Amino acid sequence: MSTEAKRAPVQKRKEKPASSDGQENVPPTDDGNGPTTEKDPEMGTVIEKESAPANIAGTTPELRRELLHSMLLQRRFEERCAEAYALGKIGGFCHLYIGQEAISTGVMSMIRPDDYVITAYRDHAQALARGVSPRAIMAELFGRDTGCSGGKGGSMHIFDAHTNFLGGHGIVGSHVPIAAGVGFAIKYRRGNQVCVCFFGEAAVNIGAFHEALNMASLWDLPVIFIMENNRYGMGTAISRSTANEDAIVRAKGYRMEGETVDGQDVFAVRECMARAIERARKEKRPTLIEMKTYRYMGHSMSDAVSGTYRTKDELEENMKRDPILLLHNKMFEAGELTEGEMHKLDDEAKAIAQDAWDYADSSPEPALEKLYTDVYTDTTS
Ligand SMILES: Cc1ncc(C[n+]2csc(CCOP(=O)(O)OP(=O)(O)O)c2C)c(N)n1
Ligand SMILES: [Mg+2]
Repeated sequence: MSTEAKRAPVQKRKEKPASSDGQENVPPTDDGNGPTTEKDPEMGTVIEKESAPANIAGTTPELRRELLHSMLLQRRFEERCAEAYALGKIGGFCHLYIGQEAISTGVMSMIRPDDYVITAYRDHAQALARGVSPRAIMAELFGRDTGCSGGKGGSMHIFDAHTNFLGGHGIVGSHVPIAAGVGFAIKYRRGNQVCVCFFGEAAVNIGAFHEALNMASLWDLPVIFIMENNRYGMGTAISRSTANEDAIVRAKGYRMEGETVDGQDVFAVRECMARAIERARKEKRPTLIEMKTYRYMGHSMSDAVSGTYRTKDELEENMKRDPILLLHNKMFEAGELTEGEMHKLDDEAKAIAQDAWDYADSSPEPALEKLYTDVYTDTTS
């Protein structure tokens, strides 16, 4: 598919800024002027306290630029992943996140560095948004020794202890109980971190999902369960797999707060996260959030973009609500972003992706002996 026409940047990582180019146009939105923001030491990020229009609440122009940058980086990085896969530089499975970047960006922009993140196999962009090194991610995808999992995990197993990024899991729903376990550990240690757990809408039909939500509610665990509803589990539409398509009602089954949000709108994602984070930190209560989104690529690199289980028209209709485009348009209308600046941001993102590629491509493969390492962990202490 051509995502080339619509790409955008990614959120601010702690370590490395980027840049980029390219852009399109602007529909009408709010003015976005003058939000007053402040840093909440508890939350670690900028949160609401402003007079700006609701959908850009709690953000400064600087933060909006960081959000745009983050989304652009994810987009440009993953486009290079597709290219590398086609060239045979990436082996195994490879699931791209393109189209869903407002979720990763909005969520990561709200949590603290000491919070925890766990996810499924559509994980590269989420890791980037969390601040994992682009070089280490690309090297992992290329199966190189310098990859964040030593080149032995690949696309579905991006881990990074420095950012509390706990994977990258290939079995649908398998990591949801792990998130509950992390929540239990936080509580046991009397911490006030949260654990954010991403999964697709198909995972809500897996038994492990129900076990995990039950325990999280019963034990008052600070876990934020984020269902990314992109409407398909591989090639199966939610209407063909799920008895009650209104998946958020599952929250009620576990006496848990539930909320549905527009996952293409980074500000809506942030606002919803602010409520869930408050609930988790202060009340130690879990939340289930359904974020409505759409993936622009096939399920994985071996799946057609459209023409099989979804039509080209449907895809094109949904691409009109590209999260990068929506944010770009708001900033453009607010007069805080010129097309030239957008191009610059995009160039930066592309440069970071290129740097990651070069680094990965020139890195060595893991030594043969490493086949025997990381199999067991010494738990004696
Ligand atoms: C337990 C299990 N069953 C089946 C599969 C095969 N499988 C891989 S991805 C997937 C669809 C999951 O869809 P969803 O949870 O909506 O996530 P998305 O791919 O849309 O992000 C399936 C069925 C698997 N990995 N694990
Ligand atoms: Mg899905």
